[in-house]
Amino acid sequence: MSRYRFMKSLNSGSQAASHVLLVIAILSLGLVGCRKESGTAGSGGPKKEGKMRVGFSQMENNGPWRIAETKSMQDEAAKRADRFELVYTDAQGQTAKQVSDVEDLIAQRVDAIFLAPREAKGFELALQAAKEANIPVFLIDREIEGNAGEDYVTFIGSNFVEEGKRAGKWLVKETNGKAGVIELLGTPNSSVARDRHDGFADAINGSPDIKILASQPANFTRAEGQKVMENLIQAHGDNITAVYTHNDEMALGAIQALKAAGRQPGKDVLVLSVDGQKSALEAIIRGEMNATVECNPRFGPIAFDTLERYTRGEKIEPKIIVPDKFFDSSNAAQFINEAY
Ligand code: GYE
Repeated sequence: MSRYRFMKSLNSGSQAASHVLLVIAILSLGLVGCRKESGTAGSGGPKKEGKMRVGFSQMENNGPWRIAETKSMQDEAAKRADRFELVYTDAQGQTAKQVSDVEDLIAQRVDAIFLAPREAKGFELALQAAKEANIPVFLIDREIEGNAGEDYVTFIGSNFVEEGKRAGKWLVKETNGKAGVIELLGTPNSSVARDRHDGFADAINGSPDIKILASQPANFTRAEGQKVMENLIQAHGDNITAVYTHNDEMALGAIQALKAAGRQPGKDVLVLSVDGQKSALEAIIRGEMNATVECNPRFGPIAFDTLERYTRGEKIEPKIIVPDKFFDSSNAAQFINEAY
């Protein structure tokens, strides 16, 4: 329509009214468009209805600790559903699958990734790809090789060396520095197994009569804990006076093996572990287990708070350490109801 004809038509009754309506409609469409665009640009990256899509790469979802961790992440995402959408992957206990899960999340162009890495090595190329795609990666629960602030944003989790030390100190005190110990290790090449071993070894270092009879991996599972312990009972018999396991599931497996061999776990063989799951606190109350250092799996609130701080442009510390309790017969009953 020529300018002349448009001006002319404005002068003609109902036709003029319909043009005014058209102009208003066009203007308001423009405004809606602008608002949408600034909402997208403001929080960076592709968004669905202005939400951040956040990947959570879990290494596996077996055992109470990991199930509690996954639930905590999912519950927290649900609480913040107006701002976040969680994309969950489960690597089913295979590091190679976890690496490709992370690569898939990058290919989907999520806005950030929470990574609970199974092993300390193997994620180098995936992290490089995330960096190139401008996707920040937050490590939760286990560490990997690399540097915070460069290869990933931060590590959120427990101080595992300290957990091992607390277990070792307890044993030194409880046995007056004399014991024959079986150590059941977590997954080989995981930061947590390395650190829980080192911390424990450090704490018993000044006690030459505390002897580690064997340190063997049982991969954080109850079934392997039982099997490995059965073999070690065959090999070391009554020299065993204490068992230190890197998690509660392995401790519960070891308790089964000890009972089957006619030993009395919690009494003639001290059982000491890490995590603090409900069934471990129950074993402490029954007198079959002596102590467990807490390792809190409920990362949801702190993980999302940290991500929100990051998106606001705040500087994030290289490590965010969550505090842990210590459970033994003095407080197991008190905490049983809040355990997972
Ligand atoms: O102690 C164990 C789990 O990585 C801290 O992994 C975590 C450990 C936890 O399988 O039970």
